Amino acid sequence: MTSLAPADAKASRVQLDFPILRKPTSRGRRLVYLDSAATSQKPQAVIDALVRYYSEYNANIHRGVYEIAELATEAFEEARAKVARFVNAAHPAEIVWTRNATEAINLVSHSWGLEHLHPGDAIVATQLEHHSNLVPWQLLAKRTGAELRFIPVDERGVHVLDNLDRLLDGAKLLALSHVSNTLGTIAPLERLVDAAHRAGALVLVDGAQSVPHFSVDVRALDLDFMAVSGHKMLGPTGIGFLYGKRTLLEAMPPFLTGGDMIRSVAYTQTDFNQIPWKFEAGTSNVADAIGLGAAIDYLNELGMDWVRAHEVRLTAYALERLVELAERGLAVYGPPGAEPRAGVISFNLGDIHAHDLASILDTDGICIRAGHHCTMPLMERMGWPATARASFYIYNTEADVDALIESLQKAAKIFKLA
Ligand code: 7TS
Repeated sequence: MTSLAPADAKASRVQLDFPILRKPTSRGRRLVYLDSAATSQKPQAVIDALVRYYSEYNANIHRGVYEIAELATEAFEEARAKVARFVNAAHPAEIVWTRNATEAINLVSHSWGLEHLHPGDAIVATQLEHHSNLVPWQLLAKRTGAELRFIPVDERGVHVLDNLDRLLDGAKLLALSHVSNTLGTIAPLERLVDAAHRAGALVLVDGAQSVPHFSVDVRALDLDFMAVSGHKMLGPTGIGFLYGKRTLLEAMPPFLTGGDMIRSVAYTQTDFNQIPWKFEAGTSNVADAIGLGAAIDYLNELGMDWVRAHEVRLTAYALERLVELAERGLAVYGPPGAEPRAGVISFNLGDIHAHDLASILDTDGICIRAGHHCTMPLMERMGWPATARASFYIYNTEADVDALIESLQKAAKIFKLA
């Protein structure tokens, strides 16, 4: 038996906490899950937290005076506090629960954007954005007469900052992804936030692909807003959050309206609740917020420094092994090297369509994503009709990368590439 490197040994132990990874595929293969950028798998601890809530203290929150309602309210608000500590927000009130990152971005575009943008103003994004951090700004620009501009990226998908100050001139908002879900590019946030603030613009960071993978400190980075999805960080689907600076959230009108977000209501007039509840109309997703709290406990236990170090190591190993397929026409995209870069690798193998490649890999129990990854403008900018994408997380090991390489070799043979 070969001995595993220590980091890999830890990841192998982590694997055991994920029931789905212990279950063979319908073809009797070990599941090799390389699509965590789409959604992560869930550890038993998160599943248990959901089961416990539903089987032991399921009740609506912020209204019941009986014991289980108080337990549910406490657990729900404690989960919010865990999120606040995880991203180093100054106060839990700065964390608003949403369904996902997409909803968090839409909240800002409606509540903040419609109030603050006027003809002649600019919104600045980058060429890397996921549709979730693009379409809301397109609509906002149309509605308000503001202009939408883009920080370009080079052929590797790395930000080009030569004209940054000019691009930010007149900007009210810089809205950008921290990590590209297609290429793994990590945005140089310190420099970008500094330039945006100097230009008088607020900064919204789409943290969907960063917060699950390394420590993000909203105060150290001086972010104004950040949008995150729980399901990409071991949590359940249907829960995410918006971080917003207190003063900004307090000044913003509500997004959705109804129960729970009010202080008092008369037939023709309503006083709204304080933040964060002002933005949480209707019965909240109590179970999944508590589940996300359990996911954060799990990540804290592992240590985000280990999470990052493990992914850098695995990405370096994958990039090194993918070179073996170069002679068969494998093209790897994105920033060169494993640092600075997230654990996301997009590629194409010869002229095999990415979807065909993903289907072949699926027969070996390997899950990758293929297509445009909800970044159609980026694909057009790069001239790629589609890419295949492998993305890593805490439960992946070198054995998963080896399985990927072996299956790609097989695909190359099937398609008679070189
Ligand atoms: N922003 C980024 C950078 C993303 O990668 C995604 C989802 C979103 C926003 C939207 O997240 P949601 O939870 O609100 O849907 N990215 C992907 C992906 O790469 N493959 O599937 C979903």
